[in-house]
Amino acid sequence: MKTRAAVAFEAKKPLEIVEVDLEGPKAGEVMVEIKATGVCHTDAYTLDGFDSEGIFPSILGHEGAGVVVEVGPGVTSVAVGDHVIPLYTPECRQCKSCLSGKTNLCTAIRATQGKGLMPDGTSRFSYKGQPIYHYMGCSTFSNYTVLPEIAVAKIRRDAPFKTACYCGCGVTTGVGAVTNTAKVEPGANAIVFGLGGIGLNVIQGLKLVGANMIVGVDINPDREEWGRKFGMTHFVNPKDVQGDLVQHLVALTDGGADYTFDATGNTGVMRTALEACHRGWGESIIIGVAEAGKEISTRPFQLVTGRVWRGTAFGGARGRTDTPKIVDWYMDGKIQIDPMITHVLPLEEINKAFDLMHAGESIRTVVTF
Ligand code: NAD
Ligand code: AHE
Ligand code: ZN
Repeated sequence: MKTRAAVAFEAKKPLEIVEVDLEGPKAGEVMVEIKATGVCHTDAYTLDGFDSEGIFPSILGHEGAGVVVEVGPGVTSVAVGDHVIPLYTPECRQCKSCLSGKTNLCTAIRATQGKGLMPDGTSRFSYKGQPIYHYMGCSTFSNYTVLPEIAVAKIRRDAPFKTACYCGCGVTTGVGAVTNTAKVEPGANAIVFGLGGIGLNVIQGLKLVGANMIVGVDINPDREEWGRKFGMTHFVNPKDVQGDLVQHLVALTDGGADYTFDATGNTGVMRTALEACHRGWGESIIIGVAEAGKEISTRPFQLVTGRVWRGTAFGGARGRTDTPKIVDWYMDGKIQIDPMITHVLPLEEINKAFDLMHAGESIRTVVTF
């Protein structure tokens, strides 16, 4: 069949809206009609050529929601008509990682996913007879896409697609970094670096678990008002700090934070976040995705003296099990999504979403079909 999609033909070039060919689902796969998709900074990072796994031409997008319209042979866990969220972190419930109970990083299809292919080693998308690659196993910048059934989370039908799609990455990542990865306890002091589509969700996660100080750090002064809306208690703009930022943050948090979170992807900020942790126990969680070739560094003494560096992918959430619960939290009013969706655009205007993000004008743009 044909489907409308925004194709990334080359790095650093605007996406082009074209009709691509899409093959139907094979065994164990489903076709999903995407109703809405968020644009995450990771999409921009891949389009800008910073992703070591970036492949072109491809159909980006990994924060979608839609409806199952066709199932391949052997599919049992979802049916036509089900509302689903595509998962870049699938959950097969059979691989060593899933069975370990120690990680959400299912390994069943990770190798082919990283090569832009379906588990059988081929692509379902093509244009003028040439294959177009999948992205993060999702390719939600297409009106229709095909996914393995282990890579879709079935969600309740009364959740609006326009807001539920954000649970496919940003909301789950930010809130989950607090609840699953750091397991922040009530009364803890925390610092969040980067108050964008992910960082604000870290802030609302911290508020949810009853953190005490919630310090937000951003170089964009407009983000102070945003942070305060979701529970931030203190704001620091590094540009306004005289002297050393680490010392400033350590003083503000009475010896350092119990938990810090990087939601910028900047390796210099990651170092600051680690060093702003409390001596003896502070934990720093890396959420941000750094450009290919970048490395983190600090004095080993920082770790010797008890600070801990951790990372999180998709907020430690087990795709099929936890994503529907995050949607429930939203529908039950425990977390907010609507105010963070600052812009809604039709697919034809998707390139504006990237411009708004780079200009610091949007929190999340959602594209509807
Ligand atoms: P965003 O563009 O919406 O927000 C980034 C924020 O960081 C902006 O407010 C910006 O002003 C701020 N910032 C930039 N440089 C800074 C600096 N030096 N100091 C302080 N603040 C700074 O991006 P997003 O969608 O929120 O994504 C944030 C990061 O998280 C990206 O690197 C993205 O790739 C990554 N990410 C990771 C996961 C994961 O599973 N680990 C999931 C989603 C996104
Ligand atoms: N492909 C990059 C790494 C990108 C990355 O770390 N992605 C995160 C999700 S970002 C969502 O917005 C992730 O889930 N990582 C775990 C995984 O298995 O990809 C690179 O450096 O090669
Ligand atoms: Zn994302």
